Amino acid sequence: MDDKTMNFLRERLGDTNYQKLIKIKNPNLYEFIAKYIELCNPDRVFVCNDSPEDFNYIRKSAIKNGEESPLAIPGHTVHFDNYYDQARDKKNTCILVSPGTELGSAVNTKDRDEGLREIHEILKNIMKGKELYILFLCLGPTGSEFSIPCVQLTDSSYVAHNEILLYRPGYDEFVKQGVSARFFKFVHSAGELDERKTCKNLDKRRIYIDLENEIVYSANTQYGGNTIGLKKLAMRLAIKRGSEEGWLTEHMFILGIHGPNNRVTYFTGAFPSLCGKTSTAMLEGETIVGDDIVYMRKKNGEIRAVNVEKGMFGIIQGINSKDDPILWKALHNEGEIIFSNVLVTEDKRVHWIGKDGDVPSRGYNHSGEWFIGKKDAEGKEIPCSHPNARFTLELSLLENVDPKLNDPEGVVVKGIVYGGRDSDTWLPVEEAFDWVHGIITKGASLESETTAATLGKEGVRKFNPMSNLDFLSIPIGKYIQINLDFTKDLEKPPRIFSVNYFLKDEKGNFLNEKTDKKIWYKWMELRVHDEVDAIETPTGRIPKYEDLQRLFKEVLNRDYSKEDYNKQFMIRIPENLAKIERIKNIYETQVPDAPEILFKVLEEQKQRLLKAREKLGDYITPDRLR
Ligand code: SPV
Ligand code: MN
Repeated sequence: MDDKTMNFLRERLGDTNYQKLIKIKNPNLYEFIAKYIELCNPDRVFVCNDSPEDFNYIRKSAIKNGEESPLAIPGHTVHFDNYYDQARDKKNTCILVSPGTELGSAVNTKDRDEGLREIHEILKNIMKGKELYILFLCLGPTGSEFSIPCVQLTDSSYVAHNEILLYRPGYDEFVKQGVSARFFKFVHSAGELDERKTCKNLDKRRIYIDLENEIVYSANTQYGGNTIGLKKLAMRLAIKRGSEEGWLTEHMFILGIHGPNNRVTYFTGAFPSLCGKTSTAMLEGETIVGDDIVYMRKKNGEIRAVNVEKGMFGIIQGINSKDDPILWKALHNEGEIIFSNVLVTEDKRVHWIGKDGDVPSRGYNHSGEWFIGKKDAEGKEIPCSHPNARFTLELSLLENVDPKLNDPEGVVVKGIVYGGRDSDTWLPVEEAFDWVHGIITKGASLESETTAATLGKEGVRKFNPMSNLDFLSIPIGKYIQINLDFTKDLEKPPRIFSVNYFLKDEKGNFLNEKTDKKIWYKWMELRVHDEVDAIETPTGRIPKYEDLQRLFKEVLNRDYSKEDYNKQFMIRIPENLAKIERIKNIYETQVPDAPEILFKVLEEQKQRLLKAREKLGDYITPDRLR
């Protein structure tokens, strides 16, 4: 490394931080850090070496800087994002592409040179007056084939605090790997802050992803999904890298289902936001490995998966003592938790939409001083908490954490589940005929209906292949092809299932209770071990009544009626045919590189549905399929 860079770093970091940095022998790292210190121009720089003192420094800074405030319960803090900075900003999140690279119309892109110029202009002197935190972290467990070392530069102590809770420490990994480290890089600045310590310049909010250099830039935002580098920003880099190296990055939980004789069988599951992914990962009686992002690799004829994270950035809306006993307990006990965009009362306690008890009449929230009936500038009534209000905690705080959370080998995946918000088509649970059928008719055909939590009309179906659409950095067709090919050389690939927790009857009533999902997972667990039979339908394989009846009794001590079964598992031919047409149309018009086999498999499904209709009519209860 040239003397100039090292002298510059020594001068800007001061001796203690400089010594921490140079324990890592990596000139590319020095160059990267020097470049962004020079550009962003912070007053001070802190290098975190993952010691307890350094972690403490970050926690304390978040409070000292006013980005977080302490709450009544020890270890709990609260943070607020700007009223208009409450969710992922899809519009201003772009993959930077060089001329000639086509990612298709569903992926937001921007000319690379232009984007880099713009973001570097925005970042110029953006940290003046502030402290820059440099963190070394690891995606996936440390010391593993899955590990990806990462360096995060941020001037937000709140972002830094989230990262040390959500990701494994990576400083030692960097020291160990030295010059050979192939690391992801993240540069974040919250930009100018207002008196509430929330972002001021939202018009200059940008999240730009440079795949070529594996750098993500994020500016003028604080909301976690836009700023926590290792979360959704790293996903885009990992999807690209994995596509070149033969492994997958998926928007999935990992859940250990406890079967007969203490057997634990691992499932991963993909659901779009607000469709029950975290609540499934938290199923009572089972154990959680992760609730948001996984890497999957093939090893010795099996698929292995790791949780990329070690913490949870969960939605708090709707969490109550009855449905979420474990989270409820964790959220009310001492321990390190960051709440964001909830209501805080005078006595420093928090409230949120759907929490047990009455909504306090006033308090402080993402809109500032709040009272029941308060309206925003658009005349919309402001709820006590934002629907996307969140909490950050380490999974180790939860009593249902799976012992394999940090296993460098990951867990063996026996089943993959796809689910969305679907009022009238998919069955509560169904197994695909095989891998290709599952990837195409379940994963690649995933749709979800919009909810009141997002702007616009409710109940509009949104296409979201593998629930990964927002994070794709390669063309959709290529992504699906990679998924199709992933298990090609495996004798026994994981089984693929779909679930639907949101099925309604013709009057609009939900056909299932919240706890029913527990039974579907117990059934899937038995299926992957070939311990229960199934009934073949035109769209896959469904449980037999007797097996569900037994499981409902054993697990929930409930009587499950044949009538309920027939209603829930009735094949709806017109709805299924309409879905095939919708999906086919999307792939024909929006996915120029859609694999040919996708159309073939959809057509075969259509023919099976038509044949069944001829014989049995539009709506077929399963007892007529035997
Ligand atoms: C999601 O929206 O899928 C999340 C939260 O997991 S975010 O960090 O915003 O992506
Ligand atoms: Mn997510």
